[in-house]
Amino acid sequence: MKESLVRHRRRIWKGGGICLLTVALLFSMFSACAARQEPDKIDYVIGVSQANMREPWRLVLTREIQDEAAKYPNVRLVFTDATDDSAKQMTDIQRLLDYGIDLMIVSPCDVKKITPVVSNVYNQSIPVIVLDRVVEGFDYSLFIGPDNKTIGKQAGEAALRMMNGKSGSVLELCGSSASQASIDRSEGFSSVISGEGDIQVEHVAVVSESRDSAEDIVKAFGTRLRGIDVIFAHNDYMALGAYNAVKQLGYDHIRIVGVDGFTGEDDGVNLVRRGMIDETITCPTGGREAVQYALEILNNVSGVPKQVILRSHNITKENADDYEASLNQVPEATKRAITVGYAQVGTESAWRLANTESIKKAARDFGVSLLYEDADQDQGRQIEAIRRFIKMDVDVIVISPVVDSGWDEVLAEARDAGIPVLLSDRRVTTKDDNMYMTFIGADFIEEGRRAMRWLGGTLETPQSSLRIMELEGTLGASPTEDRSQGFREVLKEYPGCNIVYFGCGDYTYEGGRKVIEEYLAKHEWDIDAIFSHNDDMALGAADALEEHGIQPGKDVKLISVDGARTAFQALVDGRLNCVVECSPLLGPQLMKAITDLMAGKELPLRIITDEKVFTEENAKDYIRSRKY
Ligand code: GZL
Repeated sequence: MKESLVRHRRRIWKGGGICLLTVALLFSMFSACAARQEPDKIDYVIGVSQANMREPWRLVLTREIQDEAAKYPNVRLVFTDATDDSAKQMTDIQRLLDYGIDLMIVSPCDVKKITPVVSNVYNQSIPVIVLDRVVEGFDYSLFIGPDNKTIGKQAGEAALRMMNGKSGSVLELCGSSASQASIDRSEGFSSVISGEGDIQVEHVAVVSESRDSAEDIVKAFGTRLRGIDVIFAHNDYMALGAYNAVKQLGYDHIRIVGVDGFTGEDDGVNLVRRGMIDETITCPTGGREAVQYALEILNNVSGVPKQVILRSHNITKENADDYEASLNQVPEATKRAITVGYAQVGTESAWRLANTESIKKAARDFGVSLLYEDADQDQGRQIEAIRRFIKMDVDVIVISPVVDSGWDEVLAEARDAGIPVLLSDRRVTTKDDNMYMTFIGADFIEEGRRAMRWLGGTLETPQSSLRIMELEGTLGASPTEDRSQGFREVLKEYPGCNIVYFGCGDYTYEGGRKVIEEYLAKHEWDIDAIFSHNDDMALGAADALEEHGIQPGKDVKLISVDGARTAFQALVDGRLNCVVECSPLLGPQLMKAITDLMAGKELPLRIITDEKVFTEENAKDYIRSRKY
């Protein structure tokens, strides 16, 4: 194996260091005040595979990575530039591996082409942080990127305001049709626009996504621009091009919305400040966060999430100065103890008990004063607890919402009281995404997909028939809805498989038993597989089946979600066949988010936890290390 550049480099540094040290020692022998000169000791070499170094957005990304890494003398960066060529990016990545890098940061050209390459690196136990465009599957350490659909929605809301929400005409300057970011921005934009009045949107692709191409394309519209009210450009460079065009043609009535919101001379924030465009939506690069998380990964810090979805802001003339000032604000850890009101779901499952313990322990570890209330799975009691926290004027409120809807009023009360709200574990649906600061939890849809992917993998052929029972969690809860959705998404790939019965077990052991008892009261047992939304219902079902002489895990396949120790034991005993992990250990990430928030740092839109799939085959390898 070619000697790794890093080891070689360390040798150079060390060799260099020895020479330096010798010189320093010699020098000090002849001079009482020689300064000892230790060479920079390199602990980590981080390879950065950039899709290109041409686009301004990527230059900002590169600079952010360099500026953040410069804070750590023991870290070295090695950049490669794929010049938008996937084949070159693959060879770039191999070269970085040959250097012997400790971690790779990659911003993909073409996600489909690069996925297997990233997976190969990850499976060589080299941590991989993916930026901007997520690869398929989950063979990477961490994804950091924006939510481009949300960016599109924010641009749609801006456009509506500019047309006073009534009829109008929009020219949308899209990026390349192959760009997922552009597809998502357009989808988000139209999801807001299409629901309002009579607004026509004309899309045009600017393949190069550049200022000059945008200018030429807009100019070519000529007098048709007379009927255009708003131009939505998928980046600020195209927005500037559109401005140049409408300025030259004299169509000053046209309002312009861009995306990216950087602060350079001709970047979005200054274009807005100078009135050249009317609004821009920030699209953070994640470069700074990538280096921060890279060091956490390399230093084996626990609780690194699987995905960090960054927040975007609408920048207008009114808030441009404050926004730019906030970027330079140095977060200052608060001196006083932080008081947090935590509205927990209840005590319905092993997962919940582990979740509560994780949060209480993390609060102690972070020195946070925790006011904790559980609501016995009742939304009304959760809302009462939140109102008590508001009255007590706590610093932060955290909610694990028992169900997905019905929160707008109390969230507005918390906002009016100036108390930030974070969502832990489960999500909510609200009219305004800005009613809470961040969501920390799992990707429940992916958990449902993983359950059906495992079940599908056990079939003789994709056409094999299977009668499936679904044990649902609390109706209206986001994990229930999303796990069902994900399971059914993959189920479509198996035409012989059908969910023939489903019942709500409310995430409890007794609930799982009850569904089985009710089924057996009316049917002979004819189910081939059970998909349970959590372990407690699965174990309740397993016990009920055994009381009727049916062997769970043998006579019927049993798949569950969560991964509590009791479920692992059932895997080892062959009573369960597959467990899709859903980690309850959210405490450290939650407390870190709270202390970051109180120090003035901006929180990501979502922080998604890292999870695996366990089976009878690998349960023995993990059961001893399970923490819940
Ligand atoms: C998932 C969590 C669910 C668990 C259940 O994040 O909300 O609620 O899967 C728990 O065990 O009751």
